[in-house]
Amino acid sequence: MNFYIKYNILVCLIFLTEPVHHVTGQLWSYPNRSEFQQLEKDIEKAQSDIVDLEAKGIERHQNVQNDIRILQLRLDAVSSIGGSSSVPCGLIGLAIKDGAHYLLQKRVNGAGWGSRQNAEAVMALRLADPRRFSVGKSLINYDYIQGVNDMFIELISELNRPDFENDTLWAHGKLAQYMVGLTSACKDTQSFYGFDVASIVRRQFNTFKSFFKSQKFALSWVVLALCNANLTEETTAMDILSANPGFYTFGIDEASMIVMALSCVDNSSYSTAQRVAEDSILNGSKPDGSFGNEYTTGLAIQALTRYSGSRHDVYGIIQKAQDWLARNVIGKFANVAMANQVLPALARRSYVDIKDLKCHKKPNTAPTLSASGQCIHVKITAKDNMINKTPFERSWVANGNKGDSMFVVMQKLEQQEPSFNFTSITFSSGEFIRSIVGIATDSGLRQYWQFLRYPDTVMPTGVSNTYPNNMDHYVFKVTTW
Ligand code: B12
Repeated sequence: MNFYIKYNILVCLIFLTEPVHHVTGQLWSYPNRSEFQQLEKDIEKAQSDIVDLEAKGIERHQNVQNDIRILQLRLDAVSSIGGSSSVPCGLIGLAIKDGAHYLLQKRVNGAGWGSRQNAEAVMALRLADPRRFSVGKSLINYDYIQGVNDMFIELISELNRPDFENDTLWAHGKLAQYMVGLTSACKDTQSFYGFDVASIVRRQFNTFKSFFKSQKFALSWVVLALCNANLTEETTAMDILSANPGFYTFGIDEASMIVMALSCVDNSSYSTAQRVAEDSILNGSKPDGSFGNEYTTGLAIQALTRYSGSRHDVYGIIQKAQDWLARNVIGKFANVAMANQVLPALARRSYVDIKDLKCHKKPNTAPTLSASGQCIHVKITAKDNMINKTPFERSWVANGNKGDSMFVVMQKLEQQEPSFNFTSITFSSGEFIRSIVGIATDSGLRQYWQFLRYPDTVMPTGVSNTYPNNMDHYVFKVTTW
């Protein structure tokens, strides 16, 4: 569609700066001033094209229009200082928002998204924005939490049916998918209102082994269910999944699920099968960037975020596919399954990332409505030449909101980026940073993580009392006093 093509350039520029989980290390570059002027022109043009959209009566154009207004505000803020944006401030961010709107509007109180659809909706919403699971802090999160509730109620009532365990509608991978949904909603799958869901899934796998041998798409859900819940894998399931690499009854869709399942378990015995499946996905890349339809492209992108091979062009392939996907789904989310396969891909996550989602946050750390809503991007570098045997240096870009303290920005980064984590100790003067990415300072050796504004200005305030601006760069460096 005309309108989306015009956004294409804008998004390409924006996503130059977005780091990919598991695929690349650091990618950090700013579009220059003239590129930003181009962005501004694109926005203007896109606005005039809204009229076309309305004339054509595109479904949910109202939402899209509203989102574009928000996008424009954000881009205005970014371009005024010449910096750059990243997810969710671009066409892909817009597509994520549209998909989330679609799901939240489709939910019916008490019934959720309908029979056997609740887990897909819940996990899609959480993977699209992991911060959604911050209880009671925003209206959108409130709707999501109601959806989680609907999923629980549906499942409790199903589990209580006497014939449930052998009902193939559930036993052929659906309960396993629900187990992933439960884990994504921070629920213990071994103790779910008196049911050990994980054990039921294992029994179903054993009862229906011959079905799973011929349907590895469904079997992948069994493996993902156990793995995301941090439970021991079923060796037979892994052996079936990794058998006959290169032969996929259901094509790229199946190969993608197999990659996710094998990479989740992360056992070198299965790395060849994973690599063959990855190559098969990459061979299916089409000139327009897609891998087939929206479902297939969504799953392929998710799988490629787990890429384990040595090709250097995978980052670009993911970007191109995401761009195609965003343009093809905005205003056109068709059902829960599509949202489930597409939303994680747009957010550059996969079903495997569910195991790393944070569940038990300290109080008062959730994003609040009081934040002005303006996106800020803060670069954080950690350096250590003392504790680690080899010198360590790594940078991340955190997405926060204007008004967030540095501490809150770091907590948000922890939720956004699996490779970043930190611990702190609470004092009357605020939070004292104790460790970053597992590198913990020893106060007995007079070590501490010094907090600096890039390049070398020692900060007069700690992380709780520092309020970053957009594009600020802070450095943490292990030092002795
Ligand atoms: C396996 C599979 C099948 C198998 C299911 C056999 C089985 N017992 O497992 C078979 C070969 C029967 C099949 C048939 C079709 N499939 Co099919 N199928 C899949 C696949 C690869 C995996 C589904 C799965 O196992 N999910 C995991 C389990 C746990 O979830 P589930 O909800 O229980 O899955 C069930 C439903 O997906 C259902 N199902 C399968 N295909 C379709 C298609 C439609 C339109 C519907 C409503 C349901 C449905 O069967 C699954 C197993 O019970 C998906 C790929 C994907 N990306 O989702 C495509 C997929 C769902 N199929 C698709 C299509 C197009 C079809 C067909 C319409 C193809 C055709 N033209 O004949 C037919 C359905 C025709 C009909 N009778 O209505 C599309 C649906 C796109 C859409 N919604 O428009 C998908 C997404 C593939 C794709 N990338 O395009 N399919």
